[in-house]
Amino acid sequence: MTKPIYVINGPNLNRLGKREPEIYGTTTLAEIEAFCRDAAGDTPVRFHQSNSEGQIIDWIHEAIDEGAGIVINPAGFSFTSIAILDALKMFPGPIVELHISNIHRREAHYHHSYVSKVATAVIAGLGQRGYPVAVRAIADLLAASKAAGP
Ligand code: DHK
Repeated sequence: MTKPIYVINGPNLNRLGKREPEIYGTTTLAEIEAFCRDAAGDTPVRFHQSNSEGQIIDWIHEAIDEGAGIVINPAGFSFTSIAILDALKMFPGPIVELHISNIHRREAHYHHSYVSKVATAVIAGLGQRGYPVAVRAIADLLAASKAAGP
């Protein structure tokens, strides 16, 4: 059974489409989910969003046991949550941290992400297009490590 790629979204991303369209665009989270499933091809995707830190940690724990890779947009928790960082530290597979906006071009409180300390890679500023790019990158990394063997 092919292990799934987890796509985990943090607080306020359920409002995409209406939320600050000048920063986050007008694409909804449901549309982004469809883009991720297309990009993953035959690899299953578990796509989640929560405004609760504990729920996000619970999905990371589930991914530790059942997942192959993680794409995570921790949103505002990126800059506050050591608990999410600690959870991700236990994940053995590739992790791509994703931000729709280029956080480094924004206010200073968006410049330091705890998650970046454990991420394999970080994507920021590609808009909603960053999601399928991140999913394909995880799929490629998994294929490469499979080809390389144990
Ligand atoms: C989303 C958020 O909600 C903000 O807290 C982050 C991130 C940026 C994004 O660009 O996807 O700063």
